[in-house]
Amino acid sequence: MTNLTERLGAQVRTVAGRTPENSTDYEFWTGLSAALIEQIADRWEKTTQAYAAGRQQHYFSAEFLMGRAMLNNLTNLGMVDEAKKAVSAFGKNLTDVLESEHDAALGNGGLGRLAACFLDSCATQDLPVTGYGILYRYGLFKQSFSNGFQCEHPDPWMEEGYPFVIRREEQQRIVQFDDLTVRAIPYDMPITGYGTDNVGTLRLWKSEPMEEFDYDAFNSQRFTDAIVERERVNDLCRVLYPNDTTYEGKVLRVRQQYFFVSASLQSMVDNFIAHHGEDLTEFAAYNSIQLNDTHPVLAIPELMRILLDEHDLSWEDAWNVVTNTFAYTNHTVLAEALETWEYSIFDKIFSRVLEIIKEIDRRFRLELAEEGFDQGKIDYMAPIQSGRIHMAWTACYAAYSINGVAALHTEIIKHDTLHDWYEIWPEKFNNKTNGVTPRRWLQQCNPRLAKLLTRLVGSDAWVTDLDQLKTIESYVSDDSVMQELLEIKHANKIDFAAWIKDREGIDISPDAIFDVQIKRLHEYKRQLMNALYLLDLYFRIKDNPNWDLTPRVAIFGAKAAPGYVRAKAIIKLINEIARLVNNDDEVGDKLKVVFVENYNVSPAEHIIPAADISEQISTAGKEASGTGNMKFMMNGALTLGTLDGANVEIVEAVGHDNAYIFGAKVEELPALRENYDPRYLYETVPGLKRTLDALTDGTLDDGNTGMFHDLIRSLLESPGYEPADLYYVLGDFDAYRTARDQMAEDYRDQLAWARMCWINITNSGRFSSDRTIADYSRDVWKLDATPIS
Ligand code: OX2
Repeated sequence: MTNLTERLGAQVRTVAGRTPENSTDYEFWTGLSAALIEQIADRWEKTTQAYAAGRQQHYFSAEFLMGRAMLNNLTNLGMVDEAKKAVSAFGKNLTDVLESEHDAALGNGGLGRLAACFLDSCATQDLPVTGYGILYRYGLFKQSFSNGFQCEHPDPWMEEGYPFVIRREEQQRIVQFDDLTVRAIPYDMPITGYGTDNVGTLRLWKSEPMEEFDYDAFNSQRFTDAIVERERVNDLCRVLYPNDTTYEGKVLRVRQQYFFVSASLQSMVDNFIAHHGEDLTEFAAYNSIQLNDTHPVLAIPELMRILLDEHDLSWEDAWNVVTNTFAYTNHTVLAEALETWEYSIFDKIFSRVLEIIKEIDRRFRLELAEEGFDQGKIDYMAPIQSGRIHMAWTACYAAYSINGVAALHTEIIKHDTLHDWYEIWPEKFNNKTNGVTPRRWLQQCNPRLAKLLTRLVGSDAWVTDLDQLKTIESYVSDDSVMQELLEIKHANKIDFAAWIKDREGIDISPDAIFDVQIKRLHEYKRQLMNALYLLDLYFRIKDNPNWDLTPRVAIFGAKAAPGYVRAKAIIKLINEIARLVNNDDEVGDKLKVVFVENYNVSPAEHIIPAADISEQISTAGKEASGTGNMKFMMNGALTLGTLDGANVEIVEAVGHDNAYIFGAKVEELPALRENYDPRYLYETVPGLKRTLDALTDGTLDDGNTGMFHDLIRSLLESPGYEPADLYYVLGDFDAYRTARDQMAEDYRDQLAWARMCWINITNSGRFSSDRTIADYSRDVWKLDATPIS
């Protein structure tokens, strides 16, 4: 192949239709992407063919939060320096070109980003794994603030062209609804791995009308009908539902789910027949499917339908295939996230699938009755109950594996949420603690730290084997290395301060503590508790203007679901606090509050390497795992957190001396709740009353919406159907304040602080998604690596 500079020049000319010298950064990005595809095309095909012939794993997910692709691909292919040279040969700068890429935001938060990290690890480990999802035309909405209120805007992320997905016209399938027939066109995204020739695939389906023009309709003057029909089909994949951990019973959403699982299963079955013949009873020997939460659970009855109706298997044979194919991951215990669909919706849009679910339900009831279970229990556990179809229950019955995403979470599903299933089928249950890819979340986003780690380890082996970092833990007592670590963090903070200045127009000092909470906005994540702390801190500074406190910058990033009124109120509140604090000269640099607009994957890559404190403060038992907590740890930020989700395992890895843990534990909460009186805390915990009063006494302004009153009410009053302060914000407030104050004190001893950071970095090995994927692959998927060279 000719050198990259020449190829890039040619690609840019093709894309831009003018000389590279006069082309934009974005045209360079497009040209470079095309050059990359050219580079990997042959290996990609070879990998696809190799995987197609053996045992494969298929990851079904309604969300893949991929973020940007270019830097990741360049790094994986070892082409960063070459790309820098090629780009600068035309007077451009690679950083600008990379920054012009749109994020592929085809996910809401942790669940979608986990899927993206998993694909990266599978590719890196040469594992025959393919991701399947939906090519949403609009990713997660873009967020802006108007007078502190969240506004949502569409994100047409690929409208200007996106070379990293390839349309595979010839592999289209037909998906049939009772009231609509659509074509499903696969768009394949190559997934490069680090230091391997293998290239995996993410297959995203797009819906298109059966025929470009329905001539009959046009000619018979039903022009508008024809257009409406076309738009109905295009609507299917138009938008990602913006709810994280809540379920919305919209017909379009269930159509999306059925659409992508049906198309994916069809292509899997066709591939099986092409390689292994017509005997589909062997299907599970070659295929297994991981269901990423309940969103793809319709794949269970759909595979039954395909096997029964299209391949004439008996019910028993088909059920045998199905129960050996599916594995189910649960990602949350929040009741509002458990999907149940109204029977009548299924009846209207896929009545045959409903028929199959009814038969699954009938056999389930029979099976349990024969084993002597009482009717109450059977009714509770059955796939269909009171006119609704229960997706999690269906998954638990049909899947051969059920896993939670952190040790504590798996215990909770075994003994609480899915307790009845665990009693009957304990062997199905297993834990797979989440992980994050150290390529994107350390090597690429924090090159300074990566360089230090490579030097001390003696090679970059840690990039694919993060446990290697453990071997350099002992540098903790080498003051010069600790000094270097501090300098790296400081340099990252200077970069971040410049980025924030450019983006939000706020000046922050790199000498302040950067205290960060970035994640979706949800009451259980308790951004409100963080906000109340800041307000209280503000009043304490006003009480004592000469207070010699360590300067702080509180950084937030969070999107609220557009319909989640209370979450939006919390955003407005934080923005109000920022307005109050940042404009008070008496406060000055002592405290700044920054809310990063439109938080997404790429902002996270700027924020995390600069963070000192990682806020992981959910109500115990509510955050299934968290993955941000792991990214911060890897980059040398200390956790300020509750014993929830994977925080528990982080503390286990680093020891209690190297993390700041506070608050009620899961097992303590029920007893604490019994006599819980938030109003008493409001009256008696020092500082709490004036802090809460500030929401409604004119100190802060909610624009006459009443939303701040509602926040106070949610903390102090019970609406009847749930207790007051459901998320125990006031209960944990004092312990939180003590821990956070202590951190700020401890930060003064920089060397001691650096040592704690180092212990976190060097013990982050088990939070690599490479470890998680090795666990899935060995215990659940039974896969062998399939290197192509
Ligand atoms: C999230 C969980 O809330 C989070 O704790 C976890 O780390 C992540 O999934 C990946 O496992 N939607 N998002 C989640 O669960 C659901 C449902």
